[in-house]
Order: sequence, then C-alpha cells, then structure tokens
Amino acid sequence: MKKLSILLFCGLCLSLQVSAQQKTKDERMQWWREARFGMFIHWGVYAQWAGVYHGHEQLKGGAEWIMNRSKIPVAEYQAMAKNFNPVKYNADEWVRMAKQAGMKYIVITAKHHDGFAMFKTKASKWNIVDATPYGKDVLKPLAAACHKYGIRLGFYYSQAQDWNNPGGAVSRRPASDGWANPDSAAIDAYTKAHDGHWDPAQETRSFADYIKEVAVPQVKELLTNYGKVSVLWWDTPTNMTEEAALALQAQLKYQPDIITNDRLKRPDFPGDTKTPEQKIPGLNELDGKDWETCMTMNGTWGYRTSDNNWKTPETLIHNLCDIASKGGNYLLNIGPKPDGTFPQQSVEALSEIGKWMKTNGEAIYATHASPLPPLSWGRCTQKTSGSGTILYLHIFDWPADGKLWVPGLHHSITSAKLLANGILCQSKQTPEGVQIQLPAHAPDKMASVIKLQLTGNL
Ligand code: JFZ
Repeated sequence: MKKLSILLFCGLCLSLQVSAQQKTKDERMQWWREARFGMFIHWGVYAQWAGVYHGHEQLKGGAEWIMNRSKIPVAEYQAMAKNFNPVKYNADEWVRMAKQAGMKYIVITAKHHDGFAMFKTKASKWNIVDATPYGKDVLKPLAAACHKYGIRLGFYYSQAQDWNNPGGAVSRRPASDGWANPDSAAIDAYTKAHDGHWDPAQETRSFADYIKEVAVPQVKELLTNYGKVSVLWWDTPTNMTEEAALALQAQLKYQPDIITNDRLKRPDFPGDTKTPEQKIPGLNELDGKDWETCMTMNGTWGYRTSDNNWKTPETLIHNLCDIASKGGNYLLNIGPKPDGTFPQQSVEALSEIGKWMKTNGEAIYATHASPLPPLSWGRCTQKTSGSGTILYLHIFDWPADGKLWVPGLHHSITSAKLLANGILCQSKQTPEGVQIQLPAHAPDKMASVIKLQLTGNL
C-alpha cells in the first residue's frame, strides 16, 4: 500500500511537471497556422438596434458602434436589453455551420465596446443573464459545441473601451457620425471636456478602477469558466496604461497555450498575431509574422438590417485563396440577428464556401505562402515534404486557349491533377517556365485548383 502511494505520488509530480512546461511559440501557434480559416462573431444588444436610432439610419461605422456614434444615453441603451431574447439561438447549429464551411476556429464577442457581457459575470449586472429576459449565458453552450465538434474557441474582449460600465474608455467620435442631431455641437463640446463620455453615468468610476473591478475579473471568468480557450482577441486599446495591460495580460496564465493579438496595448504589448482589418496585406508585406485578416461579409460587424452590400461567395473564396497564398489567416465575420439566427445571406455564403472547401481544402489548410511571383490567372499555395513540393494553383481566370502558364518554374513535374475531378493534365517545361494543358472548361466556377507535384524545393 505504502509503495503504491509513493508510486502514485511520483506519477503525479511527473505529470504536473510536464503540464507546467511552457510550450514554445511555434508549438503554441501550430494549430492556428494550419487552420487558415476562422469565424468571427459580433453579437450583442446592438443587434437589437440594427443600425437605426429613433428612425435615423446610423451614418458612419459598424452597427455595433451605434451607442457611441448616436450618443445614446446609458439608461436608454440599457433599456433595450429588456427586449433582447434570442430564443432561436442554437450554439450547435452555429458551430456546425462553421465546421461545414471549413472553418477551424470561432472568435465571438464576449464583450464589445458597449460593455455588454454575453456571459454570466459577477463583475457587472450589465450582462445577458441579469439584464435580459433570455437570462442565459450564450457562451456556455457555444463552448460546449466547439469542444464537441473539435472547433477551437476564442473570445473577443473589449478591454479598454466600455460605454456602459462606469470608468470604461471611450474612443471619441463626433455626434454627427450617428445622425443629423441638432445638438451635435453641444454634445461634442461635452465629450471633449469629458474624455469622450457623453453621459455622466459613464464617469462615476476611474479607468483604473474599471480595469480592476470589471475588465480583469471578467477576463479571469472567461479564461476559467469555459474549458479550453484558444484565442483571446483584444481590441482598441483606448487610454490603456502599462499597469492595466500588465494586469490583463497576467490573466493569460489560466490558459497557458492561448494565442493573443496585437491590440492589448500598442506598441509595447505586441501579442502573437497581427490583425489587418477589412484588408488583405500586399505581397510580402507581413512575411515572417503571424497575421489574420478579419473581414465582414457585408459592410458591418454587428447586424444591420439595411446593409445589403454582401460580398459574393466567389469573392469570399478568392479572398481566402489570396490570404493563404500570402501566408495568413482569414477571420470572416457573421453578425447574428437579435433572435439568435445568422442572416440568410451569411448562411448561404457559408454553405457555398463549404462546398468549395470540401474539394479544395487541402490547398488551404497547413499550406505556406506562394514561392512564385504574382500570377495573372490566380493564386498559389505550397506544401513541402522532404525532397518534394506540392504547389496548389488556384485558377480564378481559366485561360481561353486552355494553356496555363506558370512563369519562372523550372522543376521537374511529377503530376498535375485537378482537385475538382481528379483529371490529370499534361505539362511541359519551357525556358520561360511550365505550361499546363487544361481541359476546355473550368470544373469549378469559383476557383479550380491544380495540385502540382514536383521534385525539389523552391
Ligand atoms: C474594431 C472595433 O471597433 C469594431 O467594432 C470591430 O469589432 C473590429 C473588428 O475592431 O475596429 C477597429 C479596430 C482597429 C482598427 C480599425 C478598426 N485598426 O487598427 O485599423
């Protein structure tokens, strides 16, 4: 008995030691670098407003900014939560849609700039459990579904800006950004004198105390109550201090493998990933860095009824190929409706992307940036294995004469196969590069991919 307990004790010590061992950055980043494609979700009470304040269409910015842009008083904004009742919310369905689309991770707004916590929190009553008729934490079932379907879970957390919890920072915007408010000039004079705040209720606590009493405890809750959390997505470091950033960063100890972005405090808390927003970086612009382009499907992060500026599935797929060809990730946004469902256009786009990914996913996942110069007809990604290389040629513009030129390539080709139908294509070496003989018509109208196997590395 004694022997056994000594043995058990030693085993325990050993496993504690192993689990306490820090992973290297490369080990921590590996899943993320292979994932290439994730879902961003911007959801909160702002979905209730949907871009309209007292009949006035919000003039500038995403619909999740309506409180700040339209200078909605705290009491009025909070009253709207009494109608927030997303009874059609089904976390399983959301995660299944992400998975079907080929996405490998989800980052959801646990708290956006309006300070509304989509989770049960002891740090503020301004949360979905205490302030809405719905009365349930929406992150709990999402975390469970992510873990069930093998999708990585990430939380977006607005650490500095908070327009409802007193003491939170405000990024200053003119009142005329919201609507043609006749009092704009007076409001702007007030916000100028009050560090961006437009309602005295926002100023009953200091920023330092807001960080201590709201942000730090909430980040701790997020990192301890939902099982494994893979990403913490900070945003807009307005007024951030060194002290606040250190206190927030210290909470990451609860999820030692977590990946964070570069928005905790600029420039001295650089995080793991760069976050180009609504744009795809130029060729080689961010080489050597881990980066993720976040982008909306229409023009707003939070749900907006009047925004019908939807990108086509073809554009979204081309963006994904473009981003992968430059070595980055694509974090594609959904702005769910107040009832808890995705806009129909988003559902359809996800389904189209999923069909394409089912056939062509291997040209995206775990690939590296293109080794070739820019290609007139599309994009390229690559995988290397020992002495061989696979190039994936993403053809957006099918050549009319059926001849695909890969300029500057002089390696010997083992095979050239269309992923869409398995058809093998003839190829020949020329002094200018490789020429591939394609069938007359593109098998995939979005983007057809040739898997080119060759010897040697580029
Ligand atoms: C921020 C938010 O304000 C916005 O509502 C949304 O959540 C988006 C994903 O992030 O907006 C930003 C943040 C950073 C930049 C631009 C907009 N930036 O660095 O250019």
